[in-house]
Amino acid sequence: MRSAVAAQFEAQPPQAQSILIVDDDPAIVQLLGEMLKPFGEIRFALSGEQALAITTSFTPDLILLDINMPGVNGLDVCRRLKANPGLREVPIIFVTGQNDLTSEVAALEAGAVDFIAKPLATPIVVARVRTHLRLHQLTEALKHSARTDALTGLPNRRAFDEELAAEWRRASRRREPLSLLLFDIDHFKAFNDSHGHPAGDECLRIVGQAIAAFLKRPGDLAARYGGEEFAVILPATDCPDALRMANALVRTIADTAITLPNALEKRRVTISVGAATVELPAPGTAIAALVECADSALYRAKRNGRNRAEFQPFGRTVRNIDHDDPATDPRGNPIER
Ligand code: GH3
Ligand code: MG
Ligand code: MG
Repeated sequence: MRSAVAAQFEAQPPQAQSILIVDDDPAIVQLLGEMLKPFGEIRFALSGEQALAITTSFTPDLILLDINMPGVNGLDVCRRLKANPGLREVPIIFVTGQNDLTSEVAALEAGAVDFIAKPLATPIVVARVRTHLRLHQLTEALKHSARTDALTGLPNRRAFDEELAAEWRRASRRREPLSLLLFDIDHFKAFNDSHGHPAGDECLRIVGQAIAAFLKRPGDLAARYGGEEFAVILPATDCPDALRMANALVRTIADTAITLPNALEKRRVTISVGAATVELPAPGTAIAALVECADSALYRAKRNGRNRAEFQPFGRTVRNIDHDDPATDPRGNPIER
C-alpha cells in the first residue's frame, strides 16, 4: 500500500527542480545541460572551487559532479558539501570517465548516491537523475511531515523540541533573553461534548491559524504541543514583552469567531496562557525547566479563572500583568511579591 506521504506527494503537480552540473570540460557541461533541461533550472560550475562558491547561496535539488578536475577534485567537493549541514541532504551523482571499481567505491564512500560512467548515454543519465530527484523530493516531504501536525499544519511537538533547543543555544550565544508561552483551550472537553469531535478538530484548526496570524516577527514560532495545548517560542523577548504577548494572545483567541460547518451561530473559545522567560539562557542548563515554568504558570491561569495569562520567571514568582492589575507598576511592568 502506498503511504499517505507518497500519495500526497503524487497528488502534487511535478515541480520544477534545480540541478547543478560540475565539470571542467565545457563540452560535457553543455551535453548534460541539454539532456537535463526538461527537469527545470540548470546551473553550471567549471571547477570544484566554483561549485563550492555557488552552493554558498544556492541549494540545488541534485548535483552532477565530475571526479577528475584540476584544483579541488570532485571527491573533495563531495566531502565538503556532506560536511555542511545546510547542503548535506543534496544528492550527488558522480559522472566520470574513471569507471573502475576503486573510483566507484571512493565516490560512494565520499557520500554520493550514484555513479554514472562516461561516455554518457542519454537514457541512463535521464533515468538516474529522475530517480534521485524523486527520492530527494519524497525524503523532503517525509521530513516535513515528520515535523508537522497534520490537523493544524503547525510544527508538531518534535519540531517544537528541536526549535526550542536551537533557540536556547542561539540565545545563550547572543546573550539574549528567551520566552515561552504555553496555552491550553479552556473547557475544551465540554466543547467536544456539545458540538462533536469533528467540530472540536475544526476549532483546533481555527485556533492554530489565529496564532500563526498573531505572530508577526519571523523568529517567533508557534507549535501544537499536544491535544488542545499549543506553544509559542519568542526569541529575544524579555519578561514584560512576553507578558504583553501572552495577554494579547488571550484577547486574540477570545475575539476569534469559530465558524462550524452546518451551524448558524459562531462559537467562541478562550485560552489560558502560561508565560516564562529565561533572561540569560546558559549553555547546558535544563531547557525542561523553562517548559516547567510556563506549565506551572498555565496551571495558575486555570486556577485563577481561565481566559487569562500568568507569568513565571525562572526561579521567581510574579503575578499577571494587565492595565487594571494592581500587580503591575504604572508602566505595566510586573511588581514582584
Ligand atoms: P481545562 O479548561 O481545564 O483545560 O478543561 P478541558 O476540558 O479543556 O481539559 P481536559 O484536559 O479535561 O480536556 C481536554 C480535551 O481535549 C479532551 C480531549 O478529548 C480534547 N482533545 C485533545 N486532542 C484533541 C483533538 O485532536 N481533537 C479534538 N476534537 N479534541 C481533542
Ligand atoms: Mg483545556
Ligand atoms: Mg489540556
